Amino acid sequence: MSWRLSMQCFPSLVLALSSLLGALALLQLSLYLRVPSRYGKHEERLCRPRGRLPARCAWFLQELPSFLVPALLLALRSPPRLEPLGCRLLCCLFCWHYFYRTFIYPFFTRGRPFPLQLLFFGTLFCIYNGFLQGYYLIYCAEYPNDWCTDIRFTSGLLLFLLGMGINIHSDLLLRQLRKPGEVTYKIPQGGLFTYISGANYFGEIVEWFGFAIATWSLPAFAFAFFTLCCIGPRAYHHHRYYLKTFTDYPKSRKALIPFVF
Ligand code: NDX
Repeated sequence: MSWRLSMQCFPSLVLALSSLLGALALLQLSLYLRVPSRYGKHEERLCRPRGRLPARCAWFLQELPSFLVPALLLALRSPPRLEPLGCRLLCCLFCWHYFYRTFIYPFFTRGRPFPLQLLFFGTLFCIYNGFLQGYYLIYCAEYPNDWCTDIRFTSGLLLFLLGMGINIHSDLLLRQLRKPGEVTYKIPQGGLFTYISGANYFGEIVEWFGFAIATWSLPAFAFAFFTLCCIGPRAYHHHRYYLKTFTDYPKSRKALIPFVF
């Protein structure tokens, strides 16, 4: 019995799922522009916490499908996709980020427990997006054999790596603000936090726009747009929280874009 998947590319399915992702991005923006999404530092201010799961467990479960779904699609495709190199490389980049987010980030986090309700929606989102990005790259994307030397691939890859570096470094700086077991908030210092309150979010946004340029695909641009609409407003709410909470918060620090916003 073969465990390999024989699926075909349905361009209309890719178009429909990418459009829905774009619509979810706008919904996300309209819901969370005024009121921040209710986890982390914005949870207790806004509501009485109900069911919650330890942060480690919650982030692992929530992010796992973003790694597993495209990795399985890539591994089980029948016949295996060996050409062009660009497709496999791009799919591996996506999985690489989510390997970090699923298997490394959760095990070091010192975050507060995560609300079950958001965990449920977050997991659904990760299944959806993992399927869309993986399905497109493995079954639909067509790249010339020299895509790896195309300016879109190389510049996108550089942005992706730069963004991922900023994101991981900023995650680390935030983690180091707390001793194990602590749940208080402090003023983030160092790295891009010198210029912006949402350094981790800035890195993640740069990363996914880099990925979108490298893949030059509708699903990846839709996801980069979703990321911007999801964590852009959150960076703004974090910034306002810091200004309200810490009287000595650096006044020159911006919310998301160094020196601009
Ligand atoms: N998970 C992405 N929408 C999301 C979870 C929520 O990866 O239904 C989007 C993701 C989901 C969301 C996900 C999708 C949309 C959902 C939403 C819930 C509702 C929404 C499903 C999937 C929805 C509709 C209706 C449209 C469908 O105690 P603590 O936890 O605050 O501690 C924090 C600590 N920290 C500090 N410690 C000391 N002093 C300070 N001053 C501190 N400030 C923070 O650092 C945490 O332990 C840690 C990081 O905190 P924070 O708040 O800065 O980052 P966080 O938001 O937790 O994100 C963590 C990382 C970060 O690198 C970020 O870039 C990445 O994950 N991320 C996060 C969210 C989404 C995303 C990436 C993306 O879209 N690409």
